[in-house]
Amino acid sequence: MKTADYIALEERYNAHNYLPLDVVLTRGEGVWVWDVEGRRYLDCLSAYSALNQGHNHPRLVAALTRQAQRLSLTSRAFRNDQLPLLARELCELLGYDMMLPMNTGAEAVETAIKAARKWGYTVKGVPDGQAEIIACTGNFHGRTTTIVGFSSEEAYRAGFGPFTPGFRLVPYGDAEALEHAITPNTVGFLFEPIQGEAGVVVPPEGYLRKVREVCSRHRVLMIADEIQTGLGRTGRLLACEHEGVRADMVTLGKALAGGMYPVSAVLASREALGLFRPGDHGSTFGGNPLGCAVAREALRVIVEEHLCERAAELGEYVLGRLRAIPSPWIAECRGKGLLIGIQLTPEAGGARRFCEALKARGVLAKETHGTVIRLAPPLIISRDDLEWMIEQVTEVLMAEVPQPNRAARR
Ligand code: IF1
Repeated sequence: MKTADYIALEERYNAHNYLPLDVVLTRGEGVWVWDVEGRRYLDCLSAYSALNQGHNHPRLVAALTRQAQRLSLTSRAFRNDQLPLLARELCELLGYDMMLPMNTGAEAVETAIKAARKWGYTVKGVPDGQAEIIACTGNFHGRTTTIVGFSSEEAYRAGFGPFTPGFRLVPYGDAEALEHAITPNTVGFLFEPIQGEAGVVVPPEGYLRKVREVCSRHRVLMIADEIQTGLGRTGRLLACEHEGVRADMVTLGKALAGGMYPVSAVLASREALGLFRPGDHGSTFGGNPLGCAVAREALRVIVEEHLCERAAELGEYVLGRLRAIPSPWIAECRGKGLLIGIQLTPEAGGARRFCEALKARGVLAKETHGTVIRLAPPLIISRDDLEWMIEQVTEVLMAEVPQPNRAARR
């Protein structure tokens, strides 16, 4: 079968909830992927930062294969020999008392919401059913109806109501607005240290420190969603570390099992996560031995291959090079580590066709919010491959690209 055949099948039998680039991938290795026609591409999305360790990292394939031949799933009705070890290793690595394992990022965020509410009623003394959680405009925390209910993106909400009450939004990057929105019933502030979906929006320097101070002063749980920014992507194990800030609660996912298996988790103090009682919460696959075994190895790869340091050093270099491209289409290059966004000018006519042009040159990148080209290659990328990526991005942004799409001007 050829690319067109696969696309026709997918269009016929699969819901159209995405508009993917028309490339049909069949193999991955490190930073490279191949399509069904044998063409090779540099993966600059890393499955939205789930592949920080790269495609099919040999150590992760080995861990998956080894565990799959032993024990894949027990449910939490019984115990297994991988979850306790992941729990200890993850908590010690990131400096938290406890963790609760889930599978997808959205499930981790939903778990954090439940944990914050339970802490509010049990510890803070908020009247039952009155808990409020503050989030930010431009947020992206997953696709469940509760989570999209507090999205500021109409496209994510339209047609999916009614929504869960108890959430308020404040502008991202504004700690004063956060303080003004806090009431005696506020139990948590949920935020991304860098907003990914919003277009790689980096908050003003000092924002996380101010949030930490405001949340401490008002006894509000500071809940960092590090599902995309965590585990080395921005150059540190947790993006909050860039400001020396420790959140009360952290959600992790994506690269936690190196893109090899869905593993997510909530990390927090005993005061917060210790409130869960048997039967409060759960998941069939949460804490399964297969995912835990892969996650343990994925964390070792991040530490032993110095992926944080690589992301910090290479990211700074790339950002400097991108900012020097004299293209009329570039409004701003933003990011931290290897989470980078190129914000295009309104005249550029949208980011999609630059991503199409990059695809033609063997680079896979995805637009976000229509006008931002997101660049997030696996953190194992070599300097040479990064140079090649910069070359392709430069040529695409400097080429006489087709006339801007008139519709974009309206
Ligand atoms: C899609 C975005 C990225 C996330 C943060 C929780 C989740 C995500 C900060 C939920 C997931 C993914 C989901 C995917 C596209 C992608 C995405 F563009 F949607 F926002 F990465 F920026 N918190 N983000 O980024 O984790 O349940 O998906 O495991 O839904 O289109 P999940």
